[in-house]
Amino acid sequence: MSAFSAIKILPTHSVASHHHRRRRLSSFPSTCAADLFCSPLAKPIFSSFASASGRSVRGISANVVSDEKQLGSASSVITREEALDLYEDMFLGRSFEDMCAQMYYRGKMFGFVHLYNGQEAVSTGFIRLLTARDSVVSTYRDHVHALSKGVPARAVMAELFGKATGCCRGQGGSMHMFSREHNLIGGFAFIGEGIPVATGAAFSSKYRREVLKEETCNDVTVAFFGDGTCNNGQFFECLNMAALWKLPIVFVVENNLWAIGMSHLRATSEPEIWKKGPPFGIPGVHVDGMDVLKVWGVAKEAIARARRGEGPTLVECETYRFRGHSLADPDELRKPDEKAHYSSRDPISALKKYVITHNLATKSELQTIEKKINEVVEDAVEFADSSPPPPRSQLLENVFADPKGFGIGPDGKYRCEDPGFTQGTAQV
Ligand SMILES: Cc1ncc(C[n+]2csc(CCOP(=O)(O)OP(=O)(O)O)c2C)c(N)n1
Ligand SMILES: [Mg+2]
Repeated sequence: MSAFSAIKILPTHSVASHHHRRRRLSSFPSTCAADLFCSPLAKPIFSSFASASGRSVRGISANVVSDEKQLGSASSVITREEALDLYEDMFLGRSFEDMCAQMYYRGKMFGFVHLYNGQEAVSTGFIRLLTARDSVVSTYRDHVHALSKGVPARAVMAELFGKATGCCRGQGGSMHMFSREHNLIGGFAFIGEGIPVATGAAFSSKYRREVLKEETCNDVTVAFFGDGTCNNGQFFECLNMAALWKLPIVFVVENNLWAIGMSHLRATSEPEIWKKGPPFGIPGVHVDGMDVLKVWGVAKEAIARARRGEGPTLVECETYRFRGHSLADPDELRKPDEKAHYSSRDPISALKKYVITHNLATKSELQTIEKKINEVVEDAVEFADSSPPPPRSQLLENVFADPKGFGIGPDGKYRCEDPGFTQGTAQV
């Protein structure tokens, strides 16, 4: 076990007692998936980069809970099939996003496009453990969450191209991926907007089970959001409600240290986000978000806990985005040494190394997966490009605003009542 355990767990209500702070949450530590990619570089980064903002992080080493003796060897915690599924899913996320960048710069996509490169271990580590019935709520950085949840690459790419074959029939675009079939509840452009929606989804699952007596309903919701979102009031309101009603939800913070160009350490009075769970009676867990097996280990227990009816968990994944905030961001604010530190911890390369050194698969087997995935992504682009645009008649569908707001035409009637309005031939 490396000296740098990146998993810290703060027991519920432990803020009240220093003694309790040091006690492990019995249900978590042994499931945290071993000393998987621990190297000196696996050290939690706050300490490394605190100086960048001129601030230090209080108590970074406090409440570190790990039990090295109980951590099994990695091969005992993951099978070949599971490891290959994680690899394939992470590789799909990366390959898809790299293709998005190319297509965006070729003018195939419109509006803001936020890529997920570098953060794949978080999406994959959580979502691959979910059932089709479980729900995922994402942010504007949502393509990879959609893919991990099983939305076909074709439907995600076509949505990005604004085509009728997209998962929202071309009406959502990059920031609003949605699929009822896959229980992907969005894609939200406003930060924090998805957290109450996720809390509502978790409430509905509990209501169906306990009030409507649907005994087979034990669905879990996983809500993803960023560090910059945790200073938003909706986050705290939902922690309260989720704890109060013991909702089957996991709050997953993707702490990539930045909110556009604002450093997390500069913006946040208590930067260790995982510590914000216990004051609400929610276990808080911190995990190395560049290590998919660690994320997967923590996710397993947090999801199982929700499914058992024991309530929410707050998980902070320490991660990093390898590109700018969006494809419109030249990414000049973040320091080169910080970027180099994280690119050396690429979660996909780390899993590849792990799989090979633990004889779970050969290099050529992994290359076969990579080739297959690259073909899936190429096919998605061809499909999106050759798909038709949405018909004009779709223009006013799913629009909450009163179409009468479009005004009165020269004939004195509402423009939206002119049959030409949705055919593009009205005089507007
Ligand atoms: C309610 C609201 N306020 C402000 C914004 C503008 N905004 C877009 S992204 C962003 C930063 C969010 O950072 P974080 O939550 O860390 O997510 P990340 O982009 O790092 O994944 C902000 C403030 C917004 N989208 N919504
Ligand atoms: Mg962030």
